[in-house]
Order: sequence, then structure tokens, then C-alpha cells
Amino acid sequence: MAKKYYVTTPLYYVNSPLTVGGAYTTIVADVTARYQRLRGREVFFLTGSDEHGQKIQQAARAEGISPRQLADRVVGSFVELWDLLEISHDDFIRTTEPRHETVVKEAFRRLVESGDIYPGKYEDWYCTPCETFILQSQLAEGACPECRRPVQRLSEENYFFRLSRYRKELVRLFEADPDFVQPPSRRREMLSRLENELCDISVSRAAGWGIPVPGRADQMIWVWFDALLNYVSAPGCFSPGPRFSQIWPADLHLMAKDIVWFHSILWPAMLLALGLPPPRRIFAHGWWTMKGEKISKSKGEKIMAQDVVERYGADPLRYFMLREIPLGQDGDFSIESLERRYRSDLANEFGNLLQRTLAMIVKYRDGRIPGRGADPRGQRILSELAEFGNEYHELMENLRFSRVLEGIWTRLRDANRYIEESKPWSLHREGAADRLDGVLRALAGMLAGVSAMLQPFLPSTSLRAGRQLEPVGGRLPDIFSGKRVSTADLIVGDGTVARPEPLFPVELLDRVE
Ligand code: ME8
Repeated sequence: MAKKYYVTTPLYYVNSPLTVGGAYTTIVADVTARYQRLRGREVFFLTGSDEHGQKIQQAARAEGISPRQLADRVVGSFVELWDLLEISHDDFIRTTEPRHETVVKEAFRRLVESGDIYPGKYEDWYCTPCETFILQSQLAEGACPECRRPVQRLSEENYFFRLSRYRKELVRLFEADPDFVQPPSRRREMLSRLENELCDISVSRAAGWGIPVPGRADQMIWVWFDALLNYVSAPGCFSPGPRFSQIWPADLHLMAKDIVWFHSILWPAMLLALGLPPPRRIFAHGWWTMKGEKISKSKGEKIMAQDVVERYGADPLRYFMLREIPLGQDGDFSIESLERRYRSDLANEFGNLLQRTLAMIVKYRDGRIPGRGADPRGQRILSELAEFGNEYHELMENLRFSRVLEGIWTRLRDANRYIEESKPWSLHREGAADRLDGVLRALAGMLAGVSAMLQPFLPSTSLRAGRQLEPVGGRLPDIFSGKRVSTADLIVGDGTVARPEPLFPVELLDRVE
């Protein structure tokens, strides 16, 4: 059996429901998963929740409930959000599940046995919001260098992972594949961290909420060591049978840039120590900010994903986040920009184009998409879209989603101009039947092609558009077979279209909350 395409998101902390930041990574992963499935690959798309550690313990204590109660409640909000956003994950892993805990304990035990984990004494600092150990030399004006919040002094016996041993192998891994860590700016940053010796790192805490160290009930496994292992525990690492090797290694780990070190240095080192292959690609995207500040669950301005989806719908949020910034860059999130894109790109340039086209097919051709007819400009519009259909695949494989959407919208704008310039209403009046057929046929074909390309991005909109263009069966052209996309692939059958209904009602924007 062929190896599945394996894509992951970070496991989100259960201290609170998700902001648009957490939704972003999951949407990106979903687009990738949907695209790979359309290409005919089997996919394993994993997301989940990170439920251990001091941060969760403190959040639960502040509410007077147990960490477990907090986790159950917040995981409920994650699952509801994924449902609203039409996330097509294949599995959701919680770090408190036995299938995960067993793997974490086993990995810890194996590394103690091989000498890669050893007892020691940690005397430095800890940042609870980041759940990281911080050396004196790394402090930024006495605070956490990552989140700038106060740190706590620790002096405790715990276990260390021999990270120092893996520096050379990690450098080799980076050098063997320039795409191992992306984008290139993050790769350079990580490579420069590998220029210096790596320090061994603590992987347990003297107390707290977590998975106990095997044979040491007084020690808890550090939450990052625990959480990273989800990527192998979910596909069934250390279990008999072929499942694990059909899934692992991951084809793509997605996350924001603040946790790229954990994924590209610590995690591959843990895997090397365990004798497991490293992931194939690690992509760290940028931060969504509000007024220049990172949007975070625990400080500054928050914008909760669920509120936005409930107000605007899943596809508009998906579109906005993927279109607004190239993957890898930071971007400012504002409701004004989202509404602007809703109105101009979605409602106007796409939704209206479909409506107008369908309305003309209904009015001039009794609802039947013409089976023949010629119009040179219409042919050109179709062949340009087919040409883009080939570039589309390369861009999708390289996660250049904003470029794909830009490319599609350039063609949608062209098609809108085409209606204005070819004036189908005049063609009808003048009795230029052959040209009118050609125009309508080209517009229907281009809209079907665009809807096909939008499937990974806007799953329910593309389905609805497909049903309006071809109500019986509602099939969109197959541009995913791997063959070169040609104009003929975009031409839809000569079926009867459905009554147009708006894809993106603009009244929604004027509603007063
Ligand atoms: O770090 N912009 O969990 P977390 C972009 N449990 N992405 C953002 C974002 C923003 N403003 N805010 C959050 C953890 N994210 C660990 C991970 S993995 C084994 C353990 C996204 O709940 C982004 O993907 O703090 C970031 O990496 C993740 O949420 C952090 O989620």
C-alpha cells in the first residue's frame, strides 16, 4: 500500500478556545489535505490538543476546576470550530489519551535505556506561558526572550535529553535537503542556531500535571517532550502492524514561527535518538497581528475564530486568511479588510459573475448551457485559465496559496470585463446566436474551472457553484488527474443550469449585531 500523505498542525493548548491564529494553521493544513486527496492520494491529516503542563494547571486552578474538566470543555470548542470551518482532519489526538501516553512513556523508557536521557539538576529559569526552560544567557532583560513575560527561577532534580549529541546529524539533515525547513528565512535562522554547540535540555519537571516518568511518580515528563510525540503516537508508533509505516514520516508539519525550533531541532533529534526517520518538511508560517501585536490567547487583543466564522461563514474566513498574506509572512487581521474582501472579491467578482452568467443562460437559452458556439475572446479566456490550471498544481504543491487565489481572481476580473465588452444582451438583440452561444459557453466553462480550482480553499462554495452550473450530478471539471489541463477539460456539459442563488449575500455585511 502506498504511503499516505501525512500533514499535521500543532496541538493547541487547552487553556482557552482558539483565536483566528490557531484557525489559520488548521485551515492551511486543510487546504493541503483536500488538495492531496483531489490528486488521488490517501491522506492522514492530524490535529489535536495539548493538555498537560503548568500553564493548563494554572488556568484550571484559576477557574476552580480540574485540568481534565478544563480540557474537556475547551476541546469541545476546538471540535465545534473545526466542524464550522469544514476542517477535514482524519484524526484528533488528545495528549491525555492512553494511546498517546503509552507511546510517550515508551519513548522515555527507551531513551533512558540508550543513555540519551539521564538524571541531572536544573538550575535556571522557566517560562510557563511558553512552557520552556530558559538559560540565564538567553534571558531578554530578565524576561522570556520569546514572549517577553516574567520567568520563574527553578532549582530542581530532573531528567535531561542529550540534545548536544545530535548537532552534527541535524546539520547534515538540513544540508541534505534545502526544503527541510521552510521558508528559507526560518531555515537560515535554525541553521545559525546549529552553528553553536547545543545544550542538553531538561525533559521532566519535579512536579505538576502531566505524564509521570516511568518508575518515578514524583517526576512529570516535560510537556513539549510529551506533545511532540503526538505526531508518531497518533499513527501508532511502537504498535505491531504496518499502519505506522504507511503514515510516518510526516510529509508536512505546519506551525507558526515561534515554535519552529521545537519542530526542526528538538523533534528531529528525538526521532534520531529513537531510530525513527525525521519528518520530510517543516513549514513555519508568520503571525497574524492586530495593530502590530501578535494575536494570542493569553495577552493583548484577541479575536476569537468562532465569532468570525459565525458572523461571516467558513469560506469567507478561509478565503481571507489564505489570500491576504503569502504563507510565511506576518499579516494584520482586521474585520474591515475581511469585509472588503468579502464584498469585492467574493460577492462581486465571483458571486455576481456566476449569478449574471446563470441569469443570462436562463434568459437567453432557457437555462441550457450552449453545446456549441464560437467566440475568439471566450476561447482565449478559457485557454488562459487552462494554462493557469497547470501552474496551479506547482503553486499548490509549494503551498503558495495566496498566489493561486491571486491568479484565479485575475481571471475572474477578466471574465467580468469580458461580459461588459462582449455585451451578450446586444448579441441577443442583434440575433448573433453563434457568438452569444460562444460567450455563454466560455463563461460557464471558466466558472466551472474556477470552482474546481477553488475546491481545496472554499469547499462548500465550490460545491454550491458546481450544483448551480450543473444541477444534475453537480460535477466540476477534473483538473486533478495529473494530465496537462486543456480547454476541453473546462467545458461543462450542455445541461440545464439551476436558478441562480447568491453565494455571498452582501446583506450579511450590513446586519447590525
Ligand atoms: O504552541 N498567528 O500551542 P498553542 C499565527 N501546544 N498562528 C498562530 C497565532 C497567530 N497570532 N496564534 C496561534 C503550542 N497560532 C503548543 C504546540 S505542538 C507539538 C505543541 C497557531 O495553543 C500557530 O500554529 O500556543 C502556533 O504555532 C500555534 O497556534 C500555537 O498554539
